[in-house]
Amino acid sequence: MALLRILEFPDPRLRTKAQPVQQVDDKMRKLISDMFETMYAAPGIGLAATQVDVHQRLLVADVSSDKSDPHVLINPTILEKDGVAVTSEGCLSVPGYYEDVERAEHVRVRYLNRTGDAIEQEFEGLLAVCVQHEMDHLDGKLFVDYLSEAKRQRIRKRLVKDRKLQAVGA
Ligand code: GNR
Ligand code: NI
Repeated sequence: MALLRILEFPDPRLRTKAQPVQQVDDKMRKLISDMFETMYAAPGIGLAATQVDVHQRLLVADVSSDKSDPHVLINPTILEKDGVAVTSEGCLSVPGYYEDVERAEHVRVRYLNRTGDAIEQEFEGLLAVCVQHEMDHLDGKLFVDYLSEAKRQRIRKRLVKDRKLQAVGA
């Protein structure tokens, strides 16, 4: 197992559109296990491969409080969405910022699981929000893209500044 490094906004690699996974093999299963370890350690409720600089259509999620509900979605596509849910969202790639985002309340998703079986599943609540947030990452999109340009630039400038201060040990 290994902890992976999480890219942070405004790193341009977060804007990469991920490619479909061609085969769910042992290398992929090792990546999945490292992504869960990285997500739980952060801690976070979801992680997209894009965030660890792997540009394949794969995400993991677990919104339980005791690591008891892990989900792996490979090549996910949304079949149906309905309802509206506003959630205060955060992102491991935008550390320290939380803002309200409007998404679908229910989503029906088709994907491959970690053994490569095709699954159709309906998600609701925080898990539905998380799956949509992670699927955005796979298309190079971040939750800050739903905010005003002014808010996004303010967050970008503060993160860049904080990182410069960190680099010199201030
Ligand atoms: O840990 C996370 N929490 C969260 C809270 C509300 C909506 C979405 C999320 S996902 C985030 C982890 C992350 O950045 N995944 O990409
Ligand atoms: Ni995120």
